[in-house]
Amino acid sequence: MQQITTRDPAQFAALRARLAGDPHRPRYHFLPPANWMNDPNGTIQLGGTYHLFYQHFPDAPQWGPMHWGHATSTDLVHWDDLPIALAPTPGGPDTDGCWSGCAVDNNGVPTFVYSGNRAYPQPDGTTKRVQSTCIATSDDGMRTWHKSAANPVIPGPPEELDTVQYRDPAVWREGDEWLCVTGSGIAGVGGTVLLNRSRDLVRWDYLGELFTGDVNSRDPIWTGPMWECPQFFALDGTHVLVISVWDSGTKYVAYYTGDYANYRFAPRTLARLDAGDSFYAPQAIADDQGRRVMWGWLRERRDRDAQTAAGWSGVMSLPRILTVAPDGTLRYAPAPELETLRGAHTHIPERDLLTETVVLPGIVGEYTELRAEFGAGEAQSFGLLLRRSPDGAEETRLDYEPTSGRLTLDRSRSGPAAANGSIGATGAGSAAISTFVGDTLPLAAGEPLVLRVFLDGSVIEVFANERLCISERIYPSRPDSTGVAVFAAGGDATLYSLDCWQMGSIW
Ligand code: DQQ
Repeated sequence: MQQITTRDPAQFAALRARLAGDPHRPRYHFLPPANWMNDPNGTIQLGGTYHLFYQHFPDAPQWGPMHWGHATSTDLVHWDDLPIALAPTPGGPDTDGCWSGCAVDNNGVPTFVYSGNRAYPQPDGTTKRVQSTCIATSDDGMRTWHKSAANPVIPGPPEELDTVQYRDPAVWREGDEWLCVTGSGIAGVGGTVLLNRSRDLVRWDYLGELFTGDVNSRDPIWTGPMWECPQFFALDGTHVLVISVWDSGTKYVAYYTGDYANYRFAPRTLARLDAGDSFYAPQAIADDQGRRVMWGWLRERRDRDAQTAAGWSGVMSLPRILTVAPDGTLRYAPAPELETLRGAHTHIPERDLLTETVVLPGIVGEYTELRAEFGAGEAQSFGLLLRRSPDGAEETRLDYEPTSGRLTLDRSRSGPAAANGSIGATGAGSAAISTFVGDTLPLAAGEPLVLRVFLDGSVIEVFANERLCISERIYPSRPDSTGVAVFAAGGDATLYSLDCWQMGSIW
């Protein structure tokens, strides 16, 4: 595809129209008019309007010197594109990229707090990165932004700490002070979030480690050597720390819930936040309904050449509403506003499944929401076959095993094997390809399995009993890979009901 740029807002509509025919391009998940997107940034609701900024490279569908793209929504569903909000300043602390950060309302002055990135090539061919914290303000309703002459306002991590990286400030208000957590890692110890305090967002004091993980522990999961994009907030009577676990070849999101006092966090639970390998670097904001709304980057799982050929890369997850259950684990629900996109509806009533696969006639699963309820019988496994070709050669299998309680998404036959490649979060290297992803979802006696599945071009997002999310990317190659089937293997199960809605476009 001929190189295109997203620097000219006058071209946004034409760029969207030009790419709209691509069957892998989502229609109701947010993504830029063209080119590269990764992390959500600066998510905020001001004056009733949701603002979504995002890591963006405007000159190619590849990671590059990062800018902040910008879109707004008044209904959390439909988005308007705005001009690029932040761009690197040659010679400044963000010369090589305006990396991830947040937006806050500082007594009526919208302010970005973000990571400046400067890269110094070394004689041995490596790159030394200087990562600092910068701020920018807007006085025209968040359209244009002015970087502070005081940048960097935090030049880096404290010298006494042997840190591996340092980035992605997240700021909140506590009394009359601002507090900021920044993602980092302490060499040989583990991922950490470093805490700073300020009264004016310009002068900051270091308050120590809010919390540090253990790189040598896998109990209950490994949290790696470095954390990106931390999020820390109070929710439902507890505190939640969300981390993006970063290591070469590893990128996933985990969360802790626990107690916060005296600038220190003491976790009581730790779990994966999404069992897929695509969801990464999420941000979660409190909106004016008092809800905690989260978006994450759904990174591509195909190789760089395929992304270049497509002319775009990276999708935002649906907005999901977080709550905390009494046991301290998170619950996830797609924002109810998304139901306004529902169009043609099909209902399949209860039926028994006797060691069989039943293709559901008339159900097209391509830009579609599905809600299916199953009851376990004697089956070894049961579930859904999605994006299925009539001969079954292409399909994505969502499979529940009652004995192990494991829900697995199998993307080994979702499309050609060559389309299953993936790319690292910062564009360098490539992450391991996992064709099977999932986690355990124990069901109480008599509790049905409730699957809400959102299919949207190359996106599949699964919400299972609001307790387990699996977000992935799939690249079916056949135009007829749009079928939906239900199955039970090795015994019987019951499909209590299945509802299917064709989803409208958000553009
Ligand atoms: N992406 C940004 C970083 C962040 C990473 C760079 C996470 O600030 O740590 O594009 O995907």
